[in-house]
This record gives sequence, structure tokens and C-alpha cells, in this order.
Amino acid sequence: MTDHDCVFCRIIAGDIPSDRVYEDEDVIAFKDLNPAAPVHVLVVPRKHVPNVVALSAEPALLAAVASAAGTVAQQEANGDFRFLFNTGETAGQTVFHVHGHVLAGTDMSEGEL
Ligand code: DGP
Repeated sequence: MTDHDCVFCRIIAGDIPSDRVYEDEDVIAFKDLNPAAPVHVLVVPRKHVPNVVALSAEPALLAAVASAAGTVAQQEANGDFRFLFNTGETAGQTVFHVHGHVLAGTDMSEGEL
């Protein structure tokens, strides 16, 4: 299922260019346009699902997203990462195709990004 008005569906289809760092049959991961950390990658299921709560109805796909995040963090940083899902407009979600933000490449053990 794709939504032609959805920017991430268009990235997945290759209609909008992106800097892909990982992909498999279920998931793609690409660098965020406005990075908030030295490593800032969005992990996105190919299937159009609006948010992480809806994604939880598909546990295998949720697991595929989490697994891909770990792979990206190993590949792009030291394996440690913060994994963030903005969920809903007032939480800051702007793209309603679920995406996990992988934030890494810096010491986040003190303070917030
Ligand atoms: P959120 O606020 O959680 O919905 O995050 C959406 C993120 O998507 C935001 O950090 C910027 C990023 N983004 C939006 N449009 C594009 C795009 O066309 N390409 C890329 N690489 N990132 C995008």
C-alpha cells in the first residue's frame, strides 16, 4: 500500500532522491534532511503505516524496523543509538508514514539533544 501524497512513499518509490544507508525487503533507512545529531537516519517500513502505534499491530514489521535501526547504528556509529518515534502533531510528527529517528555518533548520556 502506498500513498502518492506521502513524501516517504515517494522516497521509497525513488521519485524523490534520498541518501539511503540501508534497505531490505520490508524497510528502508535514509539520512534525515535536517540532521539533529552527527548520525540522524530515518528507518521506515516500505508499507504505508501512519504511526508506531499502528505499526505495533504488525509485530514482525515493527521488529524489522527495530532490527534495521540496530544495523544502521552499527554501520554509521558505534552501535549505541537513541530511537525516537514522534507520534501525533503536538509531539512533533510532521510526516504521517511511521519513521524511527536513529540518533547517534555523539555522547548523549548527559542532557538532551
Ligand atoms: P517527524 O518530525 O518525526 O515527522 O520527522 C520527519 C523528518 O523527516 C524530519 O526530521 C525531516 C525529515 N524529512 C522530511 N522530508 C524529507 C525528505 O524529503 N527527505 C529526507 N531525507 N528527510 C525528510
